[in-house]
Amino acid sequence: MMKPLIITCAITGAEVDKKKQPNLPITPKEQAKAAKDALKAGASIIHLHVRDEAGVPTQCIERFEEVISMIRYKTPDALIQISTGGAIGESVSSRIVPLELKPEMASLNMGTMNFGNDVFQNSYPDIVRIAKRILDLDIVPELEIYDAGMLETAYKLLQEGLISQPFRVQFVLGVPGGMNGDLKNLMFLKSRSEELFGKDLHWSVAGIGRYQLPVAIHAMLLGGHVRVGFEDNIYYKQGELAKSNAQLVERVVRIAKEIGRPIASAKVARETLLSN
Ligand code: KMH
Ligand code: ZN
Repeated sequence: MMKPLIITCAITGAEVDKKKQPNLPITPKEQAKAAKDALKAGASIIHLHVRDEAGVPTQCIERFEEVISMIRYKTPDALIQISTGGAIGESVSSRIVPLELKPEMASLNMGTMNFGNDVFQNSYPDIVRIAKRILDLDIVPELEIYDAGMLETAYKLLQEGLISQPFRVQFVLGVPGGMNGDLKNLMFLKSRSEELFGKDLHWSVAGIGRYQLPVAIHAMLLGGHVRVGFEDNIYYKQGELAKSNAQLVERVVRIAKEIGRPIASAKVARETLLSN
């Protein structure tokens, strides 16, 4: 049997707004409902960014606490993965703050890059600072890889003892400034990461925009896991906005079932990702 598919839903993000996607969940209530519906559809991890009262992205710990407790109230099993990437331009000092809530997982971005017309800053000393806090708090990091060289940075962190098992790798493909979602890019990243981290590595893909579906399908066939959601893609298909995050999860679940990938429950995802 093919291994159970762990689906992450990135419900909100920091670079999308309601003008572009009217169904984007931004209030705690909307986010809790979106998470519940995504879990019901088959997701087990919620990648979380939060917004303030004005709908502006924030790394405010009280806001994260409020949203996480509302999500847990509705869906106690959900794995919460907080963002330490935040919004473009956010300082590292504020990006690390919500780690103090000790969620199960946190994102850890592996380098500086052009991000559309902006620059997403992640110097090596900054990465080390975030990695150390994640390690000290016993949180499982997800290493965000937007480009091939970032895998070498991840390996350096491992060699220096700044990350340790369990961790997983997420290939984020299709950001303008990073690698796109062509199959040959995914194949290279998969094989290079297995050379560096071994065949048992847990890896997942997040295809941006029009890459979301093809990259997800390739990953499912190759034994990887999948992230979908409005943070990465607001469309169901070209020219048609998605109705909800859950709708994007439901499509992946349907395809997974057709190709023989069972869907991991939140319990299975916990056992798989949180233990050595
Ligand atoms: N908002 C993006 C610039 C993460 O969550 O760690 C970065 C991001 C990555 O969303
Ligand atoms: Zn994010």
